[in-house]
Amino acid sequence: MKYLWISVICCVILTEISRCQAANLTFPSNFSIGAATASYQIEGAWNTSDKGENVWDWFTHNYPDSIADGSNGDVACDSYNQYEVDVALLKNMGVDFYRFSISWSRVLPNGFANEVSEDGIQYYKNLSQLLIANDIEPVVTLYHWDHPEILEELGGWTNELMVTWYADYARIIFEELGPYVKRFITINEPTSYCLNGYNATRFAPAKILENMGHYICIHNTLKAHATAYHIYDDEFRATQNGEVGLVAYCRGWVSGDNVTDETIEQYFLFNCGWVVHPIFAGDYPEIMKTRIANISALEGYPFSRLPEFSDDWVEYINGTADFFGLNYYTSRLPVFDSDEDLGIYTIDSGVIENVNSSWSVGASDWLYVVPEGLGNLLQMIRDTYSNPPVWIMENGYSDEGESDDYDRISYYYDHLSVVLSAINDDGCNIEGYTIWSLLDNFEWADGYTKLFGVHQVDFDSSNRTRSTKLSATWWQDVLSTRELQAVPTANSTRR
Ligand code: PNW
Repeated sequence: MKYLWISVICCVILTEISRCQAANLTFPSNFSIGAATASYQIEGAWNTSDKGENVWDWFTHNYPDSIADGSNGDVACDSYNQYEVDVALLKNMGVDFYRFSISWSRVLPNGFANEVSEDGIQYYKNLSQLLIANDIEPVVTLYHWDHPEILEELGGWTNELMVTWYADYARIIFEELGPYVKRFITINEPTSYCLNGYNATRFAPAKILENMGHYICIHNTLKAHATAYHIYDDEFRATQNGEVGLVAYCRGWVSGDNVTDETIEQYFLFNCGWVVHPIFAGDYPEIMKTRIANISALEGYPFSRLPEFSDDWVEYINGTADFFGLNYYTSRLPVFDSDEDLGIYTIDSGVIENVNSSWSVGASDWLYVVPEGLGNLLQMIRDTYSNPPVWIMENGYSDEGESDDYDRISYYYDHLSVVLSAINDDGCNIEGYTIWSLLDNFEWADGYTKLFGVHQVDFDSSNRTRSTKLSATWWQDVLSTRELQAVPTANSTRR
């Protein structure tokens, strides 16, 4: 009898636990899930019709050695011609939205608003309309790193006039696509192109500028973003009623040796706060202003390498986001740079990124798989910026293109579990999640050697034939049930 009772109690407990887990595997009814791409990475058609040259055309054509396989985006996935196939793939997966970006030089061939390409704008209208006809919401990024080359020759993001050129471009996009598009992203990952393109030669425009090009680039980017946001507010919001935000690239962290609350905060503020603090809290983080001013003085500069916003700009930029756009891929162990104990200041942030040798890593050398770090980051965003609505606008895993992509599915499973627990257990206000990427595509400096797609693309076939990977089939199940599905094993695989 005693054993009977014990087993009854155990059963009740176990049922409760599994019910509890089951609840945590279900996405909230209003949660949106989509897939993303970017213009230069998929469109091809680099000189079709009147499209102008952009910085990535220029970079890959002139410096092919800078790209791992010497390749470029001239044809890429040929999505300029194959967009109907892409929409069919999205429909088949069952996504709620598709995040794509606009090629600035396809719409404004010479960079400025004095000439708009009819073919260019029509392409994006066709794509948006086809998505809507298929019940898929278009989510549009105005700038995913491919600005017109002529603007770069005029200084690009180091020239403050870029703010006006970008704003003119944004107005045209809001006007032309706003009737179809209700969620706009002004700019994708400012830190990626500012650090890799204006303080390193990994990305276009490949300029190293006195250890301050990246700060000037972010400074003008934030002004451009805010100006576009205000244009939407003043001229379009009343009639179009959409949302506008920026997408930041933020790394997460986990605890480990010498990782303290202080190193975490400093890491977060330099890595993520640099871009989001001015928008969600007003101005750059104090710690950035003081550290960079001090180090600049030690280096003998009569000014800080971090430019200052006037009070008017601080106010103008503050509050310019209807949602917090976040791209998350990986985490690190942030520790203080011990050189500073010797009085040597080589890193503005003062924080070094360590890794744990037990972490698995994707094909991209930076992509350590640390789902727990996403949970920590989401809580920090909740606490630092008054729990804003968060849209995860990219999350994904690279391999070498295998179609039975079990590791990619595990990556998605583990990160979605963290997202669900952030929503259910931590009260984080997360409204959307985006798969990077719909397709294998041109992975910037890695060319076609590191692939993130849930669909394979045959880059040797003239029409760039797409095929389904196991991960796309898994997503189809997740999306139709709105529940996280177990990771398949080689034996259980269905296609
Ligand atoms: C993002 N890092 O960039 C971009 O938005 C995509 O265009 C890109 O294809 C995707 O992530 C995968 O790389 C990143 O060095 C740039 O940690 C740099 C890093 C991560 C993501």
